[in-house]
Amino acid sequence: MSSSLKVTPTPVSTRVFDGQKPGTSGLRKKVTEFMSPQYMENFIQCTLEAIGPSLVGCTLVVGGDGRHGMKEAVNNIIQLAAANGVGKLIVAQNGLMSTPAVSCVIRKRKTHGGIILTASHNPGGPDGDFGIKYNMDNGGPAPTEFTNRIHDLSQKIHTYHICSDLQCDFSQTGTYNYQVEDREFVVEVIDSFEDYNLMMKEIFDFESIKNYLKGTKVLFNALHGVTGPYVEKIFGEELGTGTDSFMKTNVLTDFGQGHPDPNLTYAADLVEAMAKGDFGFGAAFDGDGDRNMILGAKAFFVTPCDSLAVIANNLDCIPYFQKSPVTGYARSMPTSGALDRVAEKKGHDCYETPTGWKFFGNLLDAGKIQLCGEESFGTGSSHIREKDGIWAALAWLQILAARNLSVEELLKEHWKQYGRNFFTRYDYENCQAEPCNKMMAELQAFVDDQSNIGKKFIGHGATDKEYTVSKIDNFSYTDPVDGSVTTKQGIRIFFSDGSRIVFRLSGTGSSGATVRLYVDSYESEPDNFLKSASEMLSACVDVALQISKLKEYTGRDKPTVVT
Ligand code: VG1
Ligand code: CO
Repeated sequence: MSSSLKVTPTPVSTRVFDGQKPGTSGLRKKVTEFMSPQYMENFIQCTLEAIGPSLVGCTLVVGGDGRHGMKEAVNNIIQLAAANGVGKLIVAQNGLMSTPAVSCVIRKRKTHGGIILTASHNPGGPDGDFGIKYNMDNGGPAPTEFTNRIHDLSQKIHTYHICSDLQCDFSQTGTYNYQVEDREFVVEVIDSFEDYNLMMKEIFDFESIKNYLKGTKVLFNALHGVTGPYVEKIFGEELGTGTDSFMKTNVLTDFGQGHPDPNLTYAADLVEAMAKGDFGFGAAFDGDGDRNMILGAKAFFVTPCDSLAVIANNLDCIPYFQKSPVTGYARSMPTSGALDRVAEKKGHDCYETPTGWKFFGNLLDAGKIQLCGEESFGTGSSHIREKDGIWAALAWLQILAARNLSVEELLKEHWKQYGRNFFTRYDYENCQAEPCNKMMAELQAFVDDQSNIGKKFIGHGATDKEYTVSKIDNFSYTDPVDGSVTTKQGIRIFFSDGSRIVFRLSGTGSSGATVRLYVDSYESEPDNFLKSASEMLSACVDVALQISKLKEYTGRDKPTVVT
């Protein structure tokens, strides 16, 4: 029996901070704002209160992506949880745990939920972003109803409760007991990798991946985020790749001043290294480990939309999916329709949800889907309730091992079978909010006026092309499980040739506005399959810019990032 240390809960009066409203995935703010006195304490207090009466005595998991401010946040959570009646906190060693691993631990250890300290793909360091999100007992991001409750509480808060005298060293695994008045409070510090590593071994056939890796060189870029040590453990120790397979696997609090977003712009060093041709497979992950980018030899880029469709088409190569029947898939609305074609051929359902992983939760829980993904480099399955970067890379390697094809060959085969959905996304990051809101209001007016259907636009691009508007709306979603309705999830303009453009404002930024423009166009003519997306979509992008007057509103000539 270990003895308990007495600690004292103290009420501290505080003031309301505006804007503590979680967006697409948690609350994300500049570090300077998050670290201002009492800001974080307020938000954690409100998150705990939002749990309601079941907070008392419950168990929660805590982990984060290693960014600047994370350790202070873990410390705060321990002190606030103790004072607010939480029974037990399962804390990742040193606070480090990827978002998918936290989801795994919540499910495996059947906890009430978890708190993840991350601003995901947003930059870190003292001038970067910090973020906090809450996950429910299914391991998935809290639904809007829950995050609204946090926000409501944050508008009324006047006191938080904290055990400031509780100092827990979470750099060592072990169990630490405290006595808070007449209650017991336990902190269990656990290994950051073990539960997750075991789960991956159950899902995949590591032996066959290991054999495959003997013949193919692979390269992983963790962008100095939390996946670094997971990459070294799983691909290095378990699967036998050498250190020449790792880039940026040391976790840095500022991500080496980079942008931990696995795309062609921010993971350009992976693209460059892959371009040399020595490696047959490459992947990059974001700060908190839920995103992935997949590249083939010579930096052959697999769009996240295609990656999802290819995995769907080859699920039967993965032991996990051989054990239980696959019935359905889901994709976020802006994601291309490539997945839908696989679903149709296989006779599976395919759901279209708003942007954000939380919308997949009910479908997964109800067993309606087993695989889902987003165009924003997110791929995942029913094994947890978050997207999962390492899982996606393992899924690809398992499929490549089974199919005995290169990444490029697999894609070409896929297009031959299904045709190709050309997809691109333009991000205009950090624009001024007001003109962007005006632009969205104008676009709303455009879709409200049904007389725009039938209008023709000439798109100037690689080749000029005429587009006729066939359908317009602002996407709205009714959850088939609980009936909840989510409106205004993106302006959609469809054209008579089957192409589609979508506009939405990002919900993960910490300041200003980020405009996202998505273009999806289906091509059935094999002669065009090997053309570039920029060539195939340039005329359609031009029409999108004409309709939205995006350049006028944002003052931007070019997007910050093109996917
Ligand atoms: C973006 C992506 C969305 C993703 C979200 C969280 O949201 O578009 O698909 O689920 O980030 O990803 P938004 O609102 O900025 O478009 V992560 O890896 O930052 O948790
Ligand atoms: Co992320």
